[in-house]
Amino acid sequence: MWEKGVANSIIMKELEDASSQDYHFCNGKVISSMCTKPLDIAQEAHSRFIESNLGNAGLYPGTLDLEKQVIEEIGQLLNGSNIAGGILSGGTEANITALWIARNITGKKKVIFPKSAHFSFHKACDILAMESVMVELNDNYTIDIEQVEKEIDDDLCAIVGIAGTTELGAVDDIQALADLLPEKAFLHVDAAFGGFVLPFIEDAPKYDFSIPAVSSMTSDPHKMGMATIPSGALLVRNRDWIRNIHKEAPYLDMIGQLSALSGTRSSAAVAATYAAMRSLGRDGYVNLVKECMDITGYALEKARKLGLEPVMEPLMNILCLYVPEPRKIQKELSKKGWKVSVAQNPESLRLVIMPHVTRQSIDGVFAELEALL
Ligand code: 0PR
Repeated sequence: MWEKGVANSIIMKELEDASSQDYHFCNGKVISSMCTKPLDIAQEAHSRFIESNLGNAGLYPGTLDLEKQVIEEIGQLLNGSNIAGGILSGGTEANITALWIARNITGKKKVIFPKSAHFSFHKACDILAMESVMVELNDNYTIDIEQVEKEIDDDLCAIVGIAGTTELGAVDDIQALADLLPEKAFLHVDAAFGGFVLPFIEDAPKYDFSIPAVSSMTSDPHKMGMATIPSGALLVRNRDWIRNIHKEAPYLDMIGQLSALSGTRSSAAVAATYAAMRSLGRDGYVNLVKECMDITGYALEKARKLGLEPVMEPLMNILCLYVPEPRKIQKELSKKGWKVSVAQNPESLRLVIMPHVTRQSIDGVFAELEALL
């Protein structure tokens, strides 16, 4: 431990040095992240609520009310009514908590999910001692429904569908999963990324609480919701289900805090989520998503001019391109300051076109890319 404290100016200088080594969204060169620069009002809201802790909600009735409103709004956005839930640390915690609830209610341990599922489901099965069954994908990179059907038996706890896969932005056929679902099993939809994109896209496939069998969903305001980190929403169809993971903490100011993996929870992120959603409203998100999709289309056009084909026509603001030796290209682009990622299934160069990625970013990265082909 440092023996003596130092002046704020020294601390700030050290922090500046650290931050200057990081990549920042403002120059538009990070095209690999599913996060973006939060709205200014969200950042302001975040700092205003910095000391409040929703892990002891009895002290913070005002923040708790903000959280209720935010969950109500996200629930409605996902076509649910009277949806319960809370703002957790992100998609990982929301997915783990959803399976925890499903396991405790069903008393069963088998979870079926697609090969495209985020690695948080492997964490969940590991922690919860559940059996993971990974199902292959169809030609359109969505879960193979026939395979799912073959895997269903009496041990089934839950099926997971993904609305916006991490690598490709593909959307599983949630209705088909719902049609197969045995009566007592759970259907969890991971819309960590898609939850703030698909509702604003015309003709998006049906994936949400409008399907009665959908039990729970994950949707992350800290991705396309324009809120600050850490904000991941868990949404649960039936309020009573959450009681199944409840642990008593009678010494706290309010018994009946939200049952989740976290004890301490960031109220700052709740306030920021409220601010982002209130500031943008549906119209704001529609415009934001339209701009991201237009720029995704612009990038696809540029790719085709270079003779590059996409893995699939982008449904969302993620574009994966077949290129020779994607890892090598990624490395070369990185040397020039451009951060793109590499998808594994299938191996391809992956661009995530978040709100900080402009047409100029696309022009810049494709100019470099052209020189490398
Ligand atoms: N579900 C899906 C579909 C996701 O894409 C992700 C994260 C999660 C769940 C887990 O969410 P949390 O990371 O909030 O727990 N997807 C990105 C990923 O793991 C997250 C990310 C964000 C990665 C920014 C990099 C980055 O710079 O790839």
